[in-house]
Amino acid sequence: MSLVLVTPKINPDLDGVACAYALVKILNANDPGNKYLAGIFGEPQSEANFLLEKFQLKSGLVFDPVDHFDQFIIVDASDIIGMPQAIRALDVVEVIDHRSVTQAKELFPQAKIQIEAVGAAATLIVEKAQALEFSLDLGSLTLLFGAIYSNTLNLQPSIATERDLAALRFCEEQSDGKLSPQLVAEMFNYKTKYLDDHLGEVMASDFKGFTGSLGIAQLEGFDLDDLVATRLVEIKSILARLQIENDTRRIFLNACDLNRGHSIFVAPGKDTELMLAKALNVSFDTNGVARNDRLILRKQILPLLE
Ligand SMILES: [Mn+2]
Repeated sequence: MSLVLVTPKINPDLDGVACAYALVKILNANDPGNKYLAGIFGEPQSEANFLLEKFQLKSGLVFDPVDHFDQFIIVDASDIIGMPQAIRALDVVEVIDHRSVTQAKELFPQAKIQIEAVGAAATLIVEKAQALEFSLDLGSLTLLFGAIYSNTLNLQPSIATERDLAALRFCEEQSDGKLSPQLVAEMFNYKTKYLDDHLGEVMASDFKGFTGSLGIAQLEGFDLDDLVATRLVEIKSILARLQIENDTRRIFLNACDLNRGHSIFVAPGKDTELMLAKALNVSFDTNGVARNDRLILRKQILPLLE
């Protein structure tokens, strides 16, 4: 009997939380010889907190566990950076992720590695349950359903694949109509309210900087045109602070509007404006704000800037 920790990265998003929660249910039912625990380290992000609280699902998770684990399964992640210290790379037996760039084979030489290009790792867990003909509980279905919407930014066509859509339909059917787009709207409204109340913190937590060159902050929520218009001065001062703290020559914000499906850019500094205008074919107004007619992610912008 081995004690196996199933865990996403520290401060996980809903995709990571959903994968750990549901995979443990599947494995404990299908592999009674071992014991699997879903461990969450740090603070789950706002959408995960929303569903965990609303449906009282926290009892399916263990927070910051200190047990001695024999083995580890990593979900919605395939790097050792950002993972809890408890994990020993040589004792990782499985990696389930959907990132295209990964060194998982070298980092976790003992692990069975499943990395597939879908919009949410949750889709891979749904497919695992389907393959085993295992009936997921309503809590798992709810988290996986929310995770697919969340990780594809409300099913953006450039992110969500056919497999993600099929997994969503499966969750809806299995829930006997208890899961609906209404729940998704509530979840994204909660996320937007959270970001409105914690703007500086959210911008800092989803920031990627390359020392000496470029920093990109990203926000995701409903009706971000309104937020950018009403809080532009504050957004610019947060960007200025992040720029100093992270020592980047240029910085901009990519605000992803989830209901209208477009991106809004805030770029302080003429040279940053020019760079973005050229790379993305957008035009900036006198406030240093531009709009893209479709939603674009930071990881999709980066190659265009090179
Ligand atoms: Mn994910």
